[in-house]
Amino acid sequence: MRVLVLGGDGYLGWPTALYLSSRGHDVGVVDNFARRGYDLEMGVDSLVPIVNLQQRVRRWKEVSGHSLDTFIGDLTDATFVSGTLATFAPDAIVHFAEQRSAPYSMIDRQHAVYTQANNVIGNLNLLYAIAEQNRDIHLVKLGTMGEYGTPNIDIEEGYIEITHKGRTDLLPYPKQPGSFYHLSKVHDSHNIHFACRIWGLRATDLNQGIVYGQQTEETVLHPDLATRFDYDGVFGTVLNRFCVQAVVGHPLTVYGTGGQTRGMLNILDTLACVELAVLNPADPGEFRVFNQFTESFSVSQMATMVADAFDGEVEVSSVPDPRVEKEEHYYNAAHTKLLDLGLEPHLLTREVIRGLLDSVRDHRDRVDLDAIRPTVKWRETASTLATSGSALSPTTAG
Ligand code: NAD
Ligand code: USQ
Repeated sequence: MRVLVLGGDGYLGWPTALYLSSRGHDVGVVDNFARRGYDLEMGVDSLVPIVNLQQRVRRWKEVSGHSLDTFIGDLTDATFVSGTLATFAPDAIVHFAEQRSAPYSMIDRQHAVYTQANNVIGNLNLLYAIAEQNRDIHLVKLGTMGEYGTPNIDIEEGYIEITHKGRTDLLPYPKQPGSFYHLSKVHDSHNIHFACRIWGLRATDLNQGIVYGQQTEETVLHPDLATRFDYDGVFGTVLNRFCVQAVVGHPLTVYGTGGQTRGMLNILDTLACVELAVLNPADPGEFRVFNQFTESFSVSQMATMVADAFDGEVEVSSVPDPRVEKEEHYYNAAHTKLLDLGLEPHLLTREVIRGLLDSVRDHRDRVDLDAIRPTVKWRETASTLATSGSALSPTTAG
């Protein structure tokens, strides 16, 4: 198939592009390097060094014999989006290309506006380009489990049957997201659902949990093929951060009581799930939702698992929660649809954590201890991070 990977220079987009390419799909990569810009803005860097996209693509051709087409541009530019679709003529589009950090979206007004404008406008431009050019293109969109929040009932896959005053309907599951970033994904989901209804587009929303891991079968073939690995207080995700903290002897930063429970998955399963969605497209007019995670853990459980797997002392500390979120709650989310399509999960074993710790150890000299502290506070409308002034602020923030 011809698959266009939007956000193909990012943490998940790059290994997905390689995975699909290695399986014989014709792959195009789209990116505007916004993610590399946030690093410069925040003064942080990927733990694992990454080379530029052109070098990555050249190295992949050398190592695998497969070419990747590249399209450098911004999804908020409608002309770029429609030109890219017309040139590449994809069968499927995998859309990773959004600002994906909850803390980044909560820094201040400017970063909230940037996040929602970037994500919602980019996605809308894409929907229009698909509707205008070829409604048969299957859109595989990365959403997030955080769209649902933490309701006191079971979470279903996208829809819930509700009986109200004697009448029954299957309705979109209620959403209670926990950041302006997570909200942008809810807005996207509504827009895609609407486009499926009015134009007959076919789409799959992958409500993904938190991803851990850094290496895939393809990225380990050469250091130039490595994907990024974030551990800082703004872009680093919880399990990846705990592994880095353990290796450098930093207390594991459990926010609040640590009872926050989340769906998690190995980066290897992200690749497999995306390919399963691409190979089994939604029907015309169908807006399909898959909950893309394999296991759920509380933050405290994750800290304990990392501490147990580490050879040596690890301190687990509770720091005041910078976010506004339930620290103790019910959590039971359905996730059977990808298993039904054949997903074989890579679970979070002690060996997997040890492997992650080993790959972190290889780069421990690159860890900036100052970057670990959480700096963005949900209750404040302007974090200290923002008032210190950043030369490279998001450009579309208005
Ligand atoms: P990432 O920031 O590493 O990658 C996103 C890529 O998209 C970056 O390379 C960035 O430059 C690009 N991009 C952003 N805005 C763009 C625009 N307007 N035009 C063109 N390119 C643009 O993020 P990631 O961790 O790889 O996540 C990818 C997707 O998966 C995101 O949509 C995210 O919300 C979702 N997701 C990630 C996780 C996770 O744990 N990392 C979990 C659930 C869902
Ligand atoms: N947390 C800690 N200590 C830390 C970091 C985080 O206790 O050092 C806690 C947070 O308070 C939160 C949980 O761990 O309760 C998860 O935080 P996170 O930063 O790992 O994940 P989150 O902000 O939810 O965002 C990440 C990705 C995002 C994706 C989302 C999937 O950055 O792109 O959408 O995971 S989900 O959580 O399912 O919505």
